[in-house]
Amino acid sequence: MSAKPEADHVQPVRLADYRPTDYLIDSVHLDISLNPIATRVISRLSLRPNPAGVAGAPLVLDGGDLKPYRALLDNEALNLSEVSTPDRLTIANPPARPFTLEVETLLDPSANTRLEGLYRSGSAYCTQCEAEGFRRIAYYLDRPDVMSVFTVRIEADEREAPVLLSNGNPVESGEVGNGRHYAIWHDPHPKPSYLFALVGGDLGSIEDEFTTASGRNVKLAIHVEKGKEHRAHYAMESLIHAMRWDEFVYGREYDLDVFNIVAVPDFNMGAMENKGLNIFNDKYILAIQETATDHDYAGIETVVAHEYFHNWTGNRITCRDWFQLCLKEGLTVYRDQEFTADQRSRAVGRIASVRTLRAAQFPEDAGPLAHNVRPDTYSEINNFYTATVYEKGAEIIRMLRCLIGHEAYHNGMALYFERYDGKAATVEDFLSCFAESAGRDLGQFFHWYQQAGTPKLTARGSYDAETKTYTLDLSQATPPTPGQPEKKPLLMPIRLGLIGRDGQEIPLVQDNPASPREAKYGIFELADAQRRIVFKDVPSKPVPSLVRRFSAPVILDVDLDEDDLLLMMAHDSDPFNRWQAAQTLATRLLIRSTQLIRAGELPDFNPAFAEALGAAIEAGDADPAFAAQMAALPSEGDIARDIGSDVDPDAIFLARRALRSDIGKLLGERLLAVYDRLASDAPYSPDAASAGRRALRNACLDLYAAAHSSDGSEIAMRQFQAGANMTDQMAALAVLSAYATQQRERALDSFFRSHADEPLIVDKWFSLQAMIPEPETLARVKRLMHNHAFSLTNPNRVRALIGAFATGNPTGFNSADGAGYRFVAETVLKLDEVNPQVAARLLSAFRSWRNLEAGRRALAREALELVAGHSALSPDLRDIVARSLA
Ligand code: B3K
Ligand code: ZN
Repeated sequence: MSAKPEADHVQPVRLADYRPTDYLIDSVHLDISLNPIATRVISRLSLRPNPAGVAGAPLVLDGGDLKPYRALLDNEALNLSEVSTPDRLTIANPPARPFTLEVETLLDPSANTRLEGLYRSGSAYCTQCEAEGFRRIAYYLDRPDVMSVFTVRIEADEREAPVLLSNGNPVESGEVGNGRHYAIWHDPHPKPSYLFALVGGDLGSIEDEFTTASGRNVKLAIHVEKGKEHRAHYAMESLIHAMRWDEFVYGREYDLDVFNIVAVPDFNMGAMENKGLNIFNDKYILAIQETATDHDYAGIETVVAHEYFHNWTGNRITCRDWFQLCLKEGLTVYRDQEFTADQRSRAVGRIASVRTLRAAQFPEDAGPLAHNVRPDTYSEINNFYTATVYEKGAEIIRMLRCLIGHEAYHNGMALYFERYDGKAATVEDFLSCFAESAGRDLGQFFHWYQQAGTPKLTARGSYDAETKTYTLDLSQATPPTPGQPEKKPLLMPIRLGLIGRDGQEIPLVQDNPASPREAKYGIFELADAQRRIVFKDVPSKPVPSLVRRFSAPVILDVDLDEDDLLLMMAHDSDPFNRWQAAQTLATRLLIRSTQLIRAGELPDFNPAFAEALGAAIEAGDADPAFAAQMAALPSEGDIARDIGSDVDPDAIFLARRALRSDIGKLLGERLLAVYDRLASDAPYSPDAASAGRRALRNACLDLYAAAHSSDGSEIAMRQFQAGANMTDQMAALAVLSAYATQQRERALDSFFRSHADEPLIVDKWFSLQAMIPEPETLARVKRLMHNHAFSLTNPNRVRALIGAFATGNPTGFNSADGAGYRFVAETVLKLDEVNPQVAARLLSAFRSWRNLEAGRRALAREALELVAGHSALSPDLRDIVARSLA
């Protein structure tokens, strides 16, 4: 159990206080003898004074709840009670020359429910060390700028753990008698401790091979629970595609003889990029058509690639300190987004990334948890693995590339790899490579890393028919965020075009273009608070299409009327902005209806918008995945975010339901015609084209059912019973779950009975029910917590049931009586004793509480205060609740 009373006294860490360590660790030998409750760890560190550190300084190693048994300095025994506590080992006067430190500790992996350090998942042993988990295995300088060469000997019971893995290459293995065996691994690449990993277990595996561009042979293996090997093939294909892509696009080759992936059922996040031994949440490895949806397949492709790409962006070049987390995460997300765009549809990929950014990062940036992409301070680093660091971090790289162009971007990356390979770098180091490759100062661009909050970009256009000029006035402002009242203007690329009334693109002609990229690519730079751009030879009043491809992560305010937006929906040459125009129109309509409903009036409708949507859906054969995106209205969360204050989630829900029903009514049989036309007898394939077709078909059914519940439910029931694949089954079940009928309960029961032994499918069943927008749902969720398939110790189960309720059921979580808030707060407190990281993450569901209408705001505050008032919170949870209430 992990809750720590001293949590209140955790001192924040500050970037400004960074200094190099006083000692370096050249090599580490770990000897780990696995046992379920008494694993023995002997660590032998070769240390020496750091020339960049303070001479004669004490050596202070980090520990985390460790039980040391023996410590030797250059083979001389140390008095443990003098030098060690569970959280620290201090040598007051270490030698001023190289020396060795050997420490023996005993761990209980079975009791480790926080899933940090060495723990058990099922019968296997595995580790998670990022960010500060290694100190729960051995005393160490547990910070990323200490890079060392690791050699690891693992010993275990041969029957319990026939498979023994660690980082690097296998060196030797054999018997030791008594039914035990061992394996030795050596990783030639110096690495920080957070990339250490170990796995032992009775696992099944699939194998393959990869020959790198320079002819090195690499043995690939994916290890999974026995009996699930056949579900790992898609992940293997994805890995091979990712390896090829990184060679082709970035010139990066893999650098060891083996690459191992292990999938475990208990994991705090998606996956972990440990050198040569990536460990995954099994949700991001296991897939066959009977168990996984198209969405799951896409997730596997992305996450497998993401972790692989870390080998260069994160592992070979790591972070100097945890403030630089975006250096590896933002960059690697950008790389995985581009990989996905190349494997699938670029426009759909971009829309999906922007949806995620807006749903996860914009609310963070607008609330009490807002922070810089590179924070200045933190109390608990695990709480900074956020959408801001990851997704906004990726947007910054995308903007950088847009500003300096493809060539300078890739030259800058090549410089970065050349200069910082094998080092621990900073964001400044990274940007200096691009300043050099592009030959320009990027000082102002750096503000993106140092300033929280989403900038608002305002655009106003005016047309002069006489001179045939069009004047565009742009201005930017970033609202204050906690601790940052004043904001500087940011340097942002704005990709734009002008559309004529006939739907044709108007050439961009200016007297004095600021750069050749403006006319050539339509990429304009906004660096100041304001900028005026005057276009000549514009034949008639144009419609400005701004921030194409979402070239900068801003909130755009532009004075387009309904006709302009309909024109963009139909004709914009940028598919992203065709989609954006539909979203903007729908959002306006939904906000208006929300206001009307709150005033006791009927919601509004716009048949022209519904017709335009119908046209996009019917034209969907060319790119069904794109059409499916068009058909998906802004979520309740999107609308709440755009309303911004005095939010009433019930009114938003009603407005959205009414709009969906009106669209379904107006388009009626036309939706069914598309649904029928897209039916297919072909065997299931998870490829992007087939997935897109299923997505559009299911979107049609969903909209149709919104207006024709009994007819729609019948079609959904037939689709559910046909059970062709998990994608179509889940889509059908989602339609059925919207209506409180016997039929729904029967379908849910039969789904559970068919899949009760498949935790990843049961998770879908939990989530679907947790998201039913009915007052009874909270009771249902509480009941489901007693289902034998549920467990607070498995993060996937917690996220599937409690997480889905807190973040995927706005009317349930925000019920006007506060019961949803209380339930989540109480569950978080229970969870904190088991797994603080997952508990802290769950509490961030409250991040937008200040935007709620007064009644709910007071109730949400009460729930947060209930958490804050608890006596023994983990540092993780303490940090989130304190910042949420501040
Ligand atoms: N680097 C890990 C995340 C570690 C989270 C630690 N709390 C996975 C990833 O981003 O690839
Ligand atoms: Zn990552």
